[in-house]
Amino acid sequence: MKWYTEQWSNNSRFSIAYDNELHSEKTPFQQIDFYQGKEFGTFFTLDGLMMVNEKDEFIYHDMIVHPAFATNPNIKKVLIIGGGDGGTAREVLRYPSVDEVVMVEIDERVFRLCQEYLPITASGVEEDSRMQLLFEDGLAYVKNAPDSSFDLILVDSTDPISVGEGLFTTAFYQECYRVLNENGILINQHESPYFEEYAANMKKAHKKIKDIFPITNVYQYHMPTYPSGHWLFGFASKRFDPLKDLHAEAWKEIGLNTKYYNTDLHVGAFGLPNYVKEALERG
Ligand code: AAT
Repeated sequence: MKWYTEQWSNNSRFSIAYDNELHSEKTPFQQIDFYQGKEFGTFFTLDGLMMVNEKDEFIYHDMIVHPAFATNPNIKKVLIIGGGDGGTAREVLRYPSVDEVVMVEIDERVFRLCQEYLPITASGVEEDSRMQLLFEDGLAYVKNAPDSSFDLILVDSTDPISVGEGLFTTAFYQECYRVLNENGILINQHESPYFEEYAANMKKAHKKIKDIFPITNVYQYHMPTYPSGHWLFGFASKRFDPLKDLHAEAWKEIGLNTKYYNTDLHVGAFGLPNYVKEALERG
């Protein structure tokens, strides 16, 4: 049996069995590897870190997308930064109210390889007429985007190493604020509270966002294949509070069938463990 192993912290590792490696490629941006796995189905890694697999991708993609739409059911223009596997776009495109989605992924090869090996996330995305796909750096894109042009920005990024680093900077969050309209919501990949290396990134990101947006929250979800399994998204907004402005009935009326997200879970996800709250407050 062959094992894919990932270092989760200095003293812990995670392993899953696979049948064969489907593809391996070094792009100008990162090392990409696709595997045919046993427990989690097909999965791919970037620079040796798990990104997406067939078994738990629904958890991540439900949770990056649906809480914002249940808070503001009138979202029309969406910007996705990263998200090259297509799963985030797939969920956004399920909303009939959405009329424009711009997805800015730095590495076209991620998207093309997902079209080939991970149709569960990538298929149908490029064909949707509301979709504009751009292959460039997300930081450069927001710098040049006009003021108040989006209702929602979803930052579906890698960890703040190599190409993903710019998406965890104050400059990037400031541009996101400018590019969002007065109803604007920013959701960002917010790392994990459990292992110190990830917790340090979580604290830094939160501190920067808190200095820019009037409403800032963090919510949690359970991701079996990301380090420790306990992961977070940030919810920052100019106007909407994810709990006080939750439109549970309006969201249910849209009639989406979701495997992980529901509006009870929405409320619960914002209730954080004490050690996480303290880490975020202390910074
Ligand atoms: N949908 C969950 C998958 C991801 S992949 C994140 C994507 O962000 C990758 O395709 C990567 O190429 C892209 N990316 C990284 N930096 C940039 C950038 N500067 N501009 C645009 N796209 C970028 C997220 C996995 C989260 C893993 C957490 N451990």
